[in-house]
Amino acid sequence: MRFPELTADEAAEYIKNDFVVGIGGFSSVGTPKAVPSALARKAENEHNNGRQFRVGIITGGSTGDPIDGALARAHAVKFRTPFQSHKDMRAAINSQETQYFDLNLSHVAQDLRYGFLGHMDVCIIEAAEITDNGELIPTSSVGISPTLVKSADKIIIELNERHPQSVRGMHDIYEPLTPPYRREIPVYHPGDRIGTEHISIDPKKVLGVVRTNLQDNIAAFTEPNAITTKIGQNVAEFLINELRRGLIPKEFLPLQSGVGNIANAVLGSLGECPDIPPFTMFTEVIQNSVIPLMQSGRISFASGSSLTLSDDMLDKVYADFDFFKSRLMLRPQEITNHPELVRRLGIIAINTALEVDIFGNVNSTNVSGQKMMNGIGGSADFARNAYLSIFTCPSVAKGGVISAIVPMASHVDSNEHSVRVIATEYGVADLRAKSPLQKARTIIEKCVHPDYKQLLWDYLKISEGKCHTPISLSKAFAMHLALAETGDMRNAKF
Ligand code: 0RQ
Repeated sequence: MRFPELTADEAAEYIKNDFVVGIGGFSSVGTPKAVPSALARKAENEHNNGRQFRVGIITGGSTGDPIDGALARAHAVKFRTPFQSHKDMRAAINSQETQYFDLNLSHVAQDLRYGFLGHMDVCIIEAAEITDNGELIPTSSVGISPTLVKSADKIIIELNERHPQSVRGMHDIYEPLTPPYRREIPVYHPGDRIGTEHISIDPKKVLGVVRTNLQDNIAAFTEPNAITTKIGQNVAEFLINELRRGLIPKEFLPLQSGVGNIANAVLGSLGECPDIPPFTMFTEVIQNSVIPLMQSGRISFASGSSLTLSDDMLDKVYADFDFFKSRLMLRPQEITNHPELVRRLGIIAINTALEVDIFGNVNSTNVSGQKMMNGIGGSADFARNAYLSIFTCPSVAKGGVISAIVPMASHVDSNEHSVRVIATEYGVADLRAKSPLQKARTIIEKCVHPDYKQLLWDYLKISEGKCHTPISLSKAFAMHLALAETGDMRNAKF
């Protein structure tokens, strides 16, 4: 190999206070792990010696404990963008120790190319292979890595032997041109290949290669519970009915599904349903539930930006890689989430809300409008452009003291113009072709927990018949206030 071999600590030595660091990979997999951990140790050492040490971190999406966890605990992150989902990073953000700005995931790479995110000093990328002429084969994700290696002054590569070199060929790397030269993206089917198998890097930028053998340590997902299973069944029944009514074509349409247990349960229910033909996925994150459905023939192809699988599930995929390689494709997140493709392919998008208001506005990010949870992720990229945009959530949170359905969302990520369907364990509200009042009545009737139904009917009565969107300016946040003041939204009075 022509590149110098470094230890993780030697590589971290290159990174200085105030650097902006790009981290490759996506959704906590295929991310570098050894160098970020060494960087956290370096930061602690610098702090112990009375020196300032903080860096800006730009990633594709969420990362695991060696990045967001270790760096947050080392108080080493000056700013952070975009999606993160680690409790320690969340705490640093909500205490304002770390300045966080949220971005739609389809925007991150182009914001870098446009120069909106400023200068990037170095990026760290995990690779399954690196050739002397600069062909880098990513591992189990792509994210914004193709753009990071172009934007950053220098590149550090973690060569991870846990991934076989046969992953070459699973990726499809394509970067759109910048306006005014941008052309159409020629994907007409989820499996269309439009780019290269590798990421091209400038060998002169490579500082060195760190060899590792580290797993991503994605936790095995918990089994669906009664509520997530019911939500999954409700969504599946709704889609089957749409198919029967001819509102979804008989071939079915590619699915996007968000991360987490509800997404797993929805896929499980769709997979079990014989009325739905084998389907494809054009999604951001390919998670555990996809793999058995692929083995049983229910999912025929999946395009995504990451294989966000537990370590044992990834082992299963690699053990039968001839089968899976022809059915999986990993792309940059700006392609998986691209509005043009989401609209063209007619994606059915299923994402999760923290709270929804009775008019269909969705909050996916800010608890009580104030505390950042994870970030918007790709949810709005898909929701805004989908054939059918569905948001799911359990009807209540925290043992029932919070209703997920409220008079007015305390923060809005996907607004009523993008959101077509809401599903909870109680039922499905179809919001298409409905006025705000009709939407409110449908959501309260179909989706709200019994403990909150009368409360929301009472709220609706305040302005019903008086205006187009029947909100009460003085009472819109009464349930949030009751939660803040008494610990229970049920104490609100209308
Ligand atoms: O907290 O675990 O402490 O009890 O929020 O809620 O119901 O377990 O759902 O894990 O799927 O997360 C929207 C955050 C949902 C996620 C969000 C509490 C609840 C629990 C988690 P506890 P659940 P999930 C494309 C899709 C944005 C990005 C996206 C997300 C915790 O899905 O980040 O869609 N989405 N990406 O108790 C206070 C409320 C609450 C609440 C739930 N109203 N108020 N707390 N909780 N509702 C893929 C990617 O972008 C990668």
